[in-house]
Amino acid sequence: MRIDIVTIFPELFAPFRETSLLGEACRRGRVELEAHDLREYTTDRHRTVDDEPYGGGPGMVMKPEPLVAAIEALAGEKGEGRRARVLLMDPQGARFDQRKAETLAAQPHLVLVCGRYEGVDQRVIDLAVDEEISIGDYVLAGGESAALVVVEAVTRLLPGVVGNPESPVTESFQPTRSFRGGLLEGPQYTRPARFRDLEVPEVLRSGHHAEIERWRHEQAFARTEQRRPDLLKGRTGDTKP
Ligand code: JFH
Repeated sequence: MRIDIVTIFPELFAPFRETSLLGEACRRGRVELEAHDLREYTTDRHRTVDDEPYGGGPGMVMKPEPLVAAIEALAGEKGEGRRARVLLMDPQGARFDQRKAETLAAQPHLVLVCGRYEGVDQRVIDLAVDEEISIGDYVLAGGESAALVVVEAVTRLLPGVVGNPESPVTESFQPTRSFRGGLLEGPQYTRPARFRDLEVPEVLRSGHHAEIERWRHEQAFARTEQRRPDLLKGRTGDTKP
């Protein structure tokens, strides 16, 4: 998969390209990740990327010419024959979730557009963006950290990235729900068995696999009910443990 990022801060992406799972995927050629400096697509002496909002108001808006030039150079023109799916990071966008990550992981080429200031001129969206996405209901200073979230969630699903089979992304190994069985995970433990007077639950050390499975489901259900009751809405067949 190829991912191009349009940003005024391309240097923010460097350590993520080199570190951990994503770094390994880049080195092994499973992911081609490149951050492009929006200012390279300006044509004026001052390399201007923003301007005052029409109609007044606080802050600045990203002007359309450099953004559309960058997107078209990287993704092709919108419509037939476009080479990539273009996503704008945007607090007004549709919520990004695990299902969306799975859909995007099936694409060969993504272009992620990061705004700054108060956002981008609407004509960028009208002319050159396929989809606006939000990682959550809070206001960031710009789209870069949101783009990193999308890159991380998508690339960890790719075949051949550490831990995944070589076969393409399919429902068979990627559940559509966000979490195992659609519930939050219960607590996890590793050694030592006793730490500062806190013991690992006996059942986990018992070796009784069926009992362990049942205990884990009870824990997962109780935690989900308490913290994320929204995940239980519309479920059938769950029994309160
Ligand atoms: C981004 C920013 C909008 C104006 C509340 C009322 C008025 C500041 C580009 C994504 C998520 C983002 C995100 C993505 C791209 C940009 C900052 C936007 C306003 C705010 C002010 C600029 C923010 N999930 N959160 N934030 N900004 N709004």
